[in-house]
Amino acid sequence: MKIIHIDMDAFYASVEQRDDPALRGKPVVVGGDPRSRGVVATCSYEARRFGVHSAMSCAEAYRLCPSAIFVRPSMGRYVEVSRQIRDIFERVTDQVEPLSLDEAYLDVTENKLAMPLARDVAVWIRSAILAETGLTASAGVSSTKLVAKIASDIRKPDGLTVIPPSRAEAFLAPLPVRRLWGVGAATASKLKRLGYHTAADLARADPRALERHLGRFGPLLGRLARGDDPRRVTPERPPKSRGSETTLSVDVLDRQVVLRLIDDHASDVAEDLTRIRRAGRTITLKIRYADFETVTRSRSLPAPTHDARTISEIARALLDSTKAGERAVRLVGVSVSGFPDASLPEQLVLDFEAGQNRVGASEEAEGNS
Ligand code: DCP
Ligand code: MG
Repeated sequence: MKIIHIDMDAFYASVEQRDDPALRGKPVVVGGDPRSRGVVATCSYEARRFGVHSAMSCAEAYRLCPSAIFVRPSMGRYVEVSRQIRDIFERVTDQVEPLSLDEAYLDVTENKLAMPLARDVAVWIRSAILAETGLTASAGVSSTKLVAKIASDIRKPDGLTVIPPSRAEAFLAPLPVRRLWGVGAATASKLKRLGYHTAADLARADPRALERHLGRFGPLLGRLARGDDPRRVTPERPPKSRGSETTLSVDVLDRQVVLRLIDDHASDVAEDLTRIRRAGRTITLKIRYADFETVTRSRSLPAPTHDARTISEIARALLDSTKAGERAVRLVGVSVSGFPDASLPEQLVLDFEAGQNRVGASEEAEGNS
């Protein structure tokens, strides 16, 4: 397989610098107000030299770099660029898996450019992005998702890194375990306690020992560390379901916390369904225990729903058929599937419009009284 991971450089900040020449070559922080409790979304490479980075408070960013120019995000322009790069990817292959607005995997084993070398495809994509958006992207090329993604990061900004399959394991070897897919802060500190610091430590570990410590994820992690990543690039398809989930930063035993997360996810899903004008009959609760064992529990309704209360009531009831509360939980997800047949979309649209009109009408009545 030939996989390319593309990631735009300092994405929001680069768009801001492109659109305002006064910001070019300067430390730019995109995020909230430095005097309030805003957080840094991203910053230009000029600001990174001062130690500013994503997710730190804007107050901290200001302390590190008082000369920085603070800019509010304008999502509309970022979404527009995201569509442009998506369009470029689709001229290369239909095997495109976007990870966020500025990042995607492409499987270019077969490609519409008929280029045999993935490196050449990556060169083509980077220059098309620059020509059409005026922005730079970094690319990683390899035979697996894991290596391609890490590779795209090492010569940022405006970098291209190719790791042939024969070099994948050696490339990963010195990296801290945290860089491997699926290893969050909690797993990383557990691995550290067990004496596994780098990918090389995991690569040479006995898979049975890893299974003892991490459950089913253990042996997979050993494979990943050897550069053997079974994950395929999975392109987006018309939605068959809608879901929302969180991986917790600490494993949770408290059932009340899980119930609250279920409510949050139910409202997210309901909001999402309303936006895409869909409703589904099947509600699924997904729970991943601390050892990575994952269970799903589903129930189907007589009629499709997009109602937050209904979704959360059913998902809460489904929690009773899991071991949450007895076993620690690291991921909670709620999804809705079983959308009515796409050959009957009109009825659904009518149902939604009826619902929305009702809301609109009552708001208007209140406004007039
Ligand atoms: N983003 C955000 N909050 C975060 C991280 C990122 O809002 N905690 C937004 C802003 C980024 C965009 O997502 O511009 C893309 O995220 P990346 O992690 O790819 O970061 P950048 O593209 O900004 O920088 P890099 O050059 O490191 O990819
Ligand atoms: Mg980026």
